[in-house]
Amino acid sequence: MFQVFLLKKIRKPGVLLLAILGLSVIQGCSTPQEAVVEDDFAQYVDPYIGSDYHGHVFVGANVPFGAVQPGPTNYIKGWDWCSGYHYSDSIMTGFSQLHLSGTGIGDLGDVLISPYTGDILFSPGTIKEPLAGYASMYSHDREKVEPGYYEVDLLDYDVNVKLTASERVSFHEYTFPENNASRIAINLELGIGWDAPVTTRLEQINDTTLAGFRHSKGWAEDQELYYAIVLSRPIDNLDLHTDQGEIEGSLAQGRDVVGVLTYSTAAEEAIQLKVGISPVSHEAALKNIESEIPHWDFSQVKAEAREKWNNELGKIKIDVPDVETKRKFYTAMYHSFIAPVLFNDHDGSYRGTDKKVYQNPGFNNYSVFSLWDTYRANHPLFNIVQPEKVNDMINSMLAIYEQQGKLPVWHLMGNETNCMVGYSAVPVVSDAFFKGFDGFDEQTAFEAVLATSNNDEFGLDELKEKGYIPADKEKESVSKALEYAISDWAIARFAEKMGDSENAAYYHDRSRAYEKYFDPETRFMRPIMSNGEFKSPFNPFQSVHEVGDYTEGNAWQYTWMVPHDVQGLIDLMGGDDAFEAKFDSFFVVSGDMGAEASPDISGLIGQYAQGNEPSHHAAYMYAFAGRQWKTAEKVRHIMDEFYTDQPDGIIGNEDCGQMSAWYIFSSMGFYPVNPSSSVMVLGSPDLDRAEVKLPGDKTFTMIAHNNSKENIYIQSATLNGDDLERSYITYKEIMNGGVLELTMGDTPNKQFGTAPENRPIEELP
Ligand SMILES: [Ca+2]
Ligand SMILES: [Ca+2]
Repeated sequence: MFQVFLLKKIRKPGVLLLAILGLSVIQGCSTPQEAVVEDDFAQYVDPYIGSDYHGHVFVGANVPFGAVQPGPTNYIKGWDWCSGYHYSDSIMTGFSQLHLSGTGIGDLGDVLISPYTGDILFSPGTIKEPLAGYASMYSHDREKVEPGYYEVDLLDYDVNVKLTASERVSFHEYTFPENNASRIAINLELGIGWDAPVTTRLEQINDTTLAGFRHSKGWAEDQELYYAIVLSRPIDNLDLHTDQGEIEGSLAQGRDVVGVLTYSTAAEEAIQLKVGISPVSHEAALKNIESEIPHWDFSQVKAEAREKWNNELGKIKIDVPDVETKRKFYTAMYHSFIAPVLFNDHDGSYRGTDKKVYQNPGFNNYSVFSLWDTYRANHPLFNIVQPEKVNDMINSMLAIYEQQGKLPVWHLMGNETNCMVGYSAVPVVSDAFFKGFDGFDEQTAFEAVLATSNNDEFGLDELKEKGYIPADKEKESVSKALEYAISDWAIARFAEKMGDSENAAYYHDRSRAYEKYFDPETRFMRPIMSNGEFKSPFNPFQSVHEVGDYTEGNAWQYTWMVPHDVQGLIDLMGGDDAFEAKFDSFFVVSGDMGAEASPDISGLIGQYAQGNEPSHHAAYMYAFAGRQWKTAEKVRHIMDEFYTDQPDGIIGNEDCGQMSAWYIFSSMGFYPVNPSSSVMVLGSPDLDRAEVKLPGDKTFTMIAHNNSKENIYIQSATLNGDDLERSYITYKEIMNGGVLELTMGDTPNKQFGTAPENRPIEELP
């Protein structure tokens, strides 16, 4: 075991391959299922990537899109602990069952379980006195994390912890030293970030079963989590504590219940526990355990979790000579498939946004929809490599619409947080419809996008009345209007397909609202006041977090926020050359964003910010002006500079998979600039070959000939053997299967994709 830890520590790419080979030999000896084989893509995943800096990724053991994310939890010392864990830390309070991955706000961290030895303690300690309770020091040298598995030694107690999971059940194994005071604390008080307990309950059902609930407020205003815990060995003793003090008996209910289990353990004795969760009841949580893990074979669950990950990771097989790029790619795939998460019981039942329990509705209900982020590339990626889950995700969004009157904005465990701006479920639902997914009711979907875009909130009433949102009436008015316009483009096309020409015309008009914001003098998207004049004074660099005119950005960044009508923006700018000149400046200008600028704006190239979503489509816009080769330069630079295989290798919040989805598309050489159109704009692939597994046993293969760090420019392209003159491919061309071949070189072919007919156009499948 210790050798494994040592090998894991080696991080120089040159010796990494040896490390991985060494790792595989050790694992192969103990558990044959884990021998490194050709199809073991999980070997390239390093869940530490993005756990340092502002990546905020989850570190722990889960299965793809699983409801539980058991993992280590630190004291929450600020923004960088939104997932509960940061690479820089060295003290953990225990192992909670739910974690967010990559968000900019912290919540969850429910049911914190902590093994320790010694006196009975009901608290891990505090930030000021971090080791005053049962919290423990740990070290990355004696910690191991891989898809579906987490292991650590708690240095203060000589306790080894192993975690794995099924969809709705966390599986913990604690190996204690010989001790007559081995403890397991179950803490229902503590959570992450904005979380705070409201009412919690812990009851001993029998000598191996505990159950209860944790109701909390926070980012999710009213979160109801039910749980059951089954232990491999009868409890010797249970001590209960609440804010009222110590509680006699086997049941405690209060704001912050803590239970401490006591065991007398022999040397190296392992005590296992399975934690089932449910949004419905603790009885359902117990049933989830019985359905998903009806045995105590930890290594079997661990092997199954790895297999589940390999099945998802293997949907794209890649070829590239360096291991670093393989690690970047498969870790990006891993991060893109954490959320949304299942939010139902094994039998399909779930609790809706209206708090009612819905018996199995015939689809898998999901939660954790970070849509302002994920509509851009993560959902378009799902439409290619997660087609069997798309209908369930759309049905989950439509159920939310029926329960709360609008599609989700940022949905968290049955709660609408209304986080960020826009109604970005609209392009996701519309796109699924355009792309032929038919496992949901299209009339309901159409009704949902119309209703969502008609709610008189967040500036929409003003938009409907004036055609723009006055900056003196609504904060973040420019971002809101631009995001609405993107979504309204999708509604216009949806209406066309539904034969509703009146709505098609109305939403087409609304999709052009961006034109009003364009100030021809400064040539920026600029806030407009109620009197119709542009807001003054105006500083295109200034960003004011949360209350300014631009959401986590400034005028330089938002001026390009027209992915649905790039040609329209080019026309406003005065044509290709004028657009190019201004766009070139975007990547070189520097200026003071001010003291109140959002910390989300990171990964800067000039004012382009790869660390945050508003820039994500932008580098591909050169292709619309016939300068595809400049897109190639920018995307290769971004992939090299802002994505690495180190813990700080993600340049901003991962945001539930969006940062990684950008890399997955870009590394294959194309990107969905307008997420609800069919067009995938060509960039410059980081990979030499990518084989995308598609429904119907089809494969889409991208081959980059003569590709290298210098040969970043597309010289020529073919699709299925025919010359491809255009700088884009379509969703349909991908899903039909086939071969895209790009021949690369070290000098730009300035003719590639330059003729007007070869540039990206807006096109539906
Ligand atoms: Ca909570
Ligand atoms: Ca972000």
